[in-house]
Amino acid sequence: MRTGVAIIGAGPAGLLLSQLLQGAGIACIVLERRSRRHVESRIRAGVLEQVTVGLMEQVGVGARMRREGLPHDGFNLASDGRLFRIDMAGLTGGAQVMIYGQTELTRDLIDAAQERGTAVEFESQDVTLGAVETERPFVTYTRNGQPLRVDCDFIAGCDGSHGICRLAIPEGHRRSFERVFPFGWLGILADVPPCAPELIYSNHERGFALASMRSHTRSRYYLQCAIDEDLTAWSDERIWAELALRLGPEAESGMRRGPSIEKSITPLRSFVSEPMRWGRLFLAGDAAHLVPPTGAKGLNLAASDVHFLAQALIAHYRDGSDAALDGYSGRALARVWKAERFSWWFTSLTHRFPDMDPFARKMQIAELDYIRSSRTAQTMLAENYVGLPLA
Ligand code: FAS
Ligand code: PHB
Repeated sequence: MRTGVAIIGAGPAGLLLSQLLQGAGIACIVLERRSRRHVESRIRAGVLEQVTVGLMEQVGVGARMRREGLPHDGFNLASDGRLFRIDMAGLTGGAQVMIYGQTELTRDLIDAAQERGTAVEFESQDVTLGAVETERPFVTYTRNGQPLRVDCDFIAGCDGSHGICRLAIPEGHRRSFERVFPFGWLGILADVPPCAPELIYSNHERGFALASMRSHTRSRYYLQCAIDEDLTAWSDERIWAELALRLGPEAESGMRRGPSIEKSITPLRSFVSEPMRWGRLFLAGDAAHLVPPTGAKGLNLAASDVHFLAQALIAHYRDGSDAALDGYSGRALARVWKAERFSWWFTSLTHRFPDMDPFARKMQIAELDYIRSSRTAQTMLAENYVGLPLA
């Protein structure tokens, strides 16, 4: 088979790219290792920047998001149980974020792809890239035991942090930058109303906690935990009791408890691999970079990467210009590093580090007090949280 762009991975990056290209009349195929059911069942992101909301609408897949998503104008910070609100919209000239689950976004994109006849091949195994340094790259894979091959002009590596595409860039030509945080997040999902109308990020002596949501009847909570925490040691009762302690009395007064429908532990890691292009292979999303989820940037960076990549591919096919393709890696990384900085900073501000000395703790308290009292500091936080403009 021959196509224009072979996209590896049907996460948000791969699916959104497929619809941006399809909309521009560029042929593509998406090869996904897992089943549709598995991809649609993953519980991940929950906060969409305006950039991501705009891209979903640009590809004509925004209707359910608009109907069921929750636009938020602000969020709360808590320091040892004392809450203060960050008025995002007021500080940024009206910018909001949209509370809409990655699970829902992924389902909407897969439904659209199916309706529009985009080839999304689930359960594609043994994906291997070939001749990426030439003008005639190809991909081989197996489906139902059958060996298959796609010849293409370009390969988009959207296969996440455990994928194969990043490793196709020769080691000597790849640079990695990493920070592994000495803790993880224990997350639960429960069909109970959220404890507050907006998100709460809490820095507490017992550790960080986050109160988030998926809808007015489904809540998502996270607790800072040890990197090797034993999930079986955390009953629902223990989790609710710990959340009540760390989120503080105001949040607790609104907290409705119930059985968890999902419970998992996520490590916190900052990671960037440069460059994001090698020959005819272009990386996007978690395939090239990871952020700790504190800043809610992972999915949104995947979206901005594919925005830049789609623009560059369209310029190649429409105008015969490769300038944007040649500038893709630099342009995407410029936005990635700003989000890496913000996610690292916000994680450092809101979490308790095992080796934290009294001076470091005093610095945290002083920074939280500065943010509470300074409109300038709140504006910096708000403009990064809603998402920096696409430069
Ligand atoms: P993905 O990992 O989503 O998708 C990659 C796809 O490639 C997968 O479907 C995989 O099966 C497939 N694949 C892998 N190897 C393959 C191969 N060899 N062949 C074929 N297919 C292959 N981000 C936010 O912005 N906001 C949040 O609130 C947020 N919360 C998060 C909470 C948690 C618990 C976690 C884990 C992440 C969170 N993130 C958040 C980050 C997350 O959303 C990722 O950034 C996002 O899924 C990245 O999307 P993709 O780059 O498409 O990668
Ligand atoms: C979530 O709802 O899953 C979520 C929200 C905000 C974050 C991280 C995760 O910063």
